Amino acid sequence: MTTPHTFPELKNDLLLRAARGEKTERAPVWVMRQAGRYLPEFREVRKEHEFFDVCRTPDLACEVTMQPIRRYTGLLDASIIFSDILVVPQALGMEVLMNPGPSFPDPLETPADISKLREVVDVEKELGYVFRAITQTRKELNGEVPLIGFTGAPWTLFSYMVEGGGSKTLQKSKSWLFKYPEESKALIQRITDVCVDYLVGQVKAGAQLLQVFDSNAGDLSPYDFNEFSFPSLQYIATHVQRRLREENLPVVPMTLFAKGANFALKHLADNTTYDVLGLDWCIDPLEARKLVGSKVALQGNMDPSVLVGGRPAIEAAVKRMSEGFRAGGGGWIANLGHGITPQVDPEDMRWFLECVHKYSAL
Ligand code: 1CP
Repeated sequence: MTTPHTFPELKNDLLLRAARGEKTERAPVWVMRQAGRYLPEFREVRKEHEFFDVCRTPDLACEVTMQPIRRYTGLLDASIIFSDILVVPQALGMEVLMNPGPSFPDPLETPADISKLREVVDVEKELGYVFRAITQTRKELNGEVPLIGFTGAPWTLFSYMVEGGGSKTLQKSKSWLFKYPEESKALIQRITDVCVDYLVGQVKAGAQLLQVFDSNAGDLSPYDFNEFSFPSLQYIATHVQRRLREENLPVVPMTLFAKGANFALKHLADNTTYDVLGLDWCIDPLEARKLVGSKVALQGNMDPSVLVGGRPAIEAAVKRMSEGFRAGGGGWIANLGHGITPQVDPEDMRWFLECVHKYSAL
């Protein structure tokens, strides 16, 4: 396997073994948004630097990626590179601000606006800063835990590009799907092509597992999910894996987190080549395992709000979650069912990690 870099040897491979479907001695654990606003040391960095400046400066992206790893030494089993899913729309030529949520000054209003996007995206040129941050962070990690790379899924990115930011109803992006289905599909395919290059570039730079975040999957009906999101998700996995093989790069495990799309779990397990499916908290772990069979590992899925519910509730929820995933068998990566929120006390996060170590042990 050839990567242009050499890195310190990995000392903790629990995440990678569980992702490959192995039943591990205890569940590896990490938390979506583990580098974020609940950490005072993160807020300190953000006082001095704009959000996207942190993403674009490898020293800063590396620093904030390392913050939870340092604070929770020996408790976290993975790091995730600090960035945002919205760097892909930026690479396509759109302006994105963060104040404090994401906003696009010039969203795509009609298909005519597609012409404002970059025709050909050179990911090395537009997103090389992410690749450099990954390489630097792999060195800084010194093999303690693996480094996860990620992208937003095409449907989720499409919805931000059309809505111009977060949205509760996704009215504008859905009106695109229903009024202009062919143009929508063509745009989703353009985003998909960038995602493939971007993920391959992250592996070349040193990412050891890749996660695709389809955070808005659950806003689509099962029919529309199959029509507008599923094909791009399937395409990303097969094409990234093919390119990694062709380019003699490590064929790293891939995780899909299609939030709210539990209706699609069986279809995703049967018809895509993701190694891991991420679960939100709206499905019982054993139920999920019954749906997907033994082909994939599962990741999740405690309700993030339990982290603001006090330690007895956290302990009870982790115990219940562990019993459910263990009863189902197969690979399991412990996580929340969505990102950690800014209100969480970092010591309660520590308690969550300690409880996973205790209750997931075989
Ligand atoms: O000011 C700040 O610091 C803003 C908070 C913040 C952070 C810490 C945002 C704004 N993004 C991030 C980092 C981030 N975003 C990571 C870093 C790695 C880690 O997990 O530690 C990751 C993986 C993301 C991914 C992301 N960004 C998603 C997918 C996951 C999810 O939560 O569903 C989405 C939808 C976004 C968009 C986004 N960026 C930021 C916010 C607040 C949002 C979502 C809310 C909205 O739409 O308004």
